[in-house]
Amino acid sequence: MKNELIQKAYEIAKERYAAVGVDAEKVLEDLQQIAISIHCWQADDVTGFENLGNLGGGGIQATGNYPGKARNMEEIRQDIEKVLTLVAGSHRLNLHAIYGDFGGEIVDRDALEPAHFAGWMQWAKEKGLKLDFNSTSFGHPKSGELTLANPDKSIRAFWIEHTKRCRRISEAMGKFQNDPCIMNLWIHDGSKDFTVNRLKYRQLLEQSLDEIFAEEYKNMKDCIEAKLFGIGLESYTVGSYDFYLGYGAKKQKMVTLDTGHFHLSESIADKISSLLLFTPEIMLHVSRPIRWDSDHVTILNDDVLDLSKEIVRAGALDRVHIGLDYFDASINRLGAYVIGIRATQKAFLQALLEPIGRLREYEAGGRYFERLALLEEAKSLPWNAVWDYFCLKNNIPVGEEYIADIQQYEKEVTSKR
Ligand code: RNT
Ligand code: ZN
Repeated sequence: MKNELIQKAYEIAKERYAAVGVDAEKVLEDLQQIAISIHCWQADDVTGFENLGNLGGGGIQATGNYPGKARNMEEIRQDIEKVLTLVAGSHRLNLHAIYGDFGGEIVDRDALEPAHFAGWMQWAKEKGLKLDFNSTSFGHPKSGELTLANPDKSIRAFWIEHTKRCRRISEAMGKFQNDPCIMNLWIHDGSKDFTVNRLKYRQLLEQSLDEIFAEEYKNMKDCIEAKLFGIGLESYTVGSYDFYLGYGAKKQKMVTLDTGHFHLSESIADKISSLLLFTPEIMLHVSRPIRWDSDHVTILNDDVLDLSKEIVRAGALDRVHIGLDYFDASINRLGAYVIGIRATQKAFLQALLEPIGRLREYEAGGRYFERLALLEEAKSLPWNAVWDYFCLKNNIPVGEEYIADIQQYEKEVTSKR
């Protein structure tokens, strides 16, 4: 009966959308194709398997102490597998370099090999996931305040070597999965207090990047992630947005937009249409900043909706890669994944359901009252009926049903860790 109701509600919604010129069936097909790159690091609070001890630092911080965090690769995989049963669609897994299969050995970052990720590649293939990758410059004795922008040549060389190896690993992943692996480069380099040599460090970073990117690959794509500031590095960030935007435009590299990495009142959505003109593609880290880059769980809020709408309006779903980036250690970690993935999909669903044809006609005709009125009315069109049907069709829990699944998993699995 319940399923019949969902079906019925969808049929009504479909007609309602047809009346404003939107084909809900087509929207469902499009939504099904949207892959989300799920960040592995929510599972274990950005810990990884390095056996170097907890070094912290790097300007980021997971706060909270909720029990049951994944302690090893098997547990992360088990948790991700569970998450995948609660979300629809085919997705990607975004790995950091510290999540290699090191077999209990200490493998330093300048010694990473594709072989350390062969197990992940195999596992991902079995689970129908594609992999993305990240170099890891934080949480290491050589991290300090500066890595790729370090004036000390030997430290810089260490991180250049690490990042080059990460690109090689990404290439191997992309080749293995027959789909480009997207490698994100984010470094925390910056300074706590006044910096009088800003240009010098940026020059060093530019040189390091040139060296890192010298080798051309076919099966991986690079993206570079800027940031406003990191904890303990509040006064100066070498890899600022201006820096990476300039570098990306000049060298045709993707720029990663992390929604937590800007001034809080800055619109990330408005950056999409400019980046699309000057950089090849865009990578997103959809997050939720609270007062600062706090990496709270992504939810369905206006920021995420605006961002999704701008991407859809620009017809850029094939040029924008959607990834998540948050690490909340204060609530059930799997639940955090499911909330964020579902929220992002809901945002894209609403974006796809926008009566854009009619809105554009109004705009072109200078009919601004009509444009605003339809934008307002569109907010309360029955997108949720389409969402429920999407879940039903994909055989995953509808609405809040997944809460019970998470609770069950917590009882049976994570609470025993
Ligand atoms: C940090 C950046 C970066 C990290 C991950 C772990 O502020 O957002 O993307 O969150 O690399
Ligand atoms: Zn990020």
